[in-house]
Amino acid sequence: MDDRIEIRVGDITTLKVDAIVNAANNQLSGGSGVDGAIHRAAGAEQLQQACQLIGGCATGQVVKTKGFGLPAKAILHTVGPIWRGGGHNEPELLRSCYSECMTMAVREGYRSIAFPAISCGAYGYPTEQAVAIAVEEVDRCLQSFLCFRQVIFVCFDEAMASLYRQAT
Ligand code: AR6
Repeated sequence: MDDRIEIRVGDITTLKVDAIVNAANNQLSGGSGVDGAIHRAAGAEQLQQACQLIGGCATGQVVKTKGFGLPAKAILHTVGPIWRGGGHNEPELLRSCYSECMTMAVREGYRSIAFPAISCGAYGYPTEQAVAIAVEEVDRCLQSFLCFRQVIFVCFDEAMASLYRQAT
């Protein structure tokens, strides 16, 4: 596993990295979970306004806003798939969230990024499978992004962190 990958337990909104990733919805309307935490910490009104201007985001894609009140420079809002049994392209869509975020980060000249466990909360993706995809895809991207410095997988609890450790 690439030694630029790090696993941490904590709140993603506190990290001073170039970009943090938000597990958003198609409307970019804010919500619960990590999305709610990011909106609150960034400044709900400003972030809401920026998201409204963008209009929305397709599942598996990514859009960017400033970080506003966050220590991070930018927020990459991606929309993970809702788990519907696994036969609705969920793995490909989840994989695409990670590769699109990494690609956008590199395009923007960012060198550090923090990911939450996309789709692993409200969207119900089986965590072990989601973690395997996350680690595999980021590791694959890092092989071509040699200038990239740091990828942090931020877990809300120790149980999730141990899944990541097993996968790396
Ligand atoms: N820092 C890091 N991880 C967190 C934080 C935090 N502050 N808060 C929660 N998590 P979820 P999803 C973890 O539900 O499944 C929203 O309403 C959490 O424990 O945030 O992609 C959106 O608007 C879990 O492991 O995202 C969408 O409608 C992981 O983040 C929908 O939920 C993701 O859980 C997206 O659902």
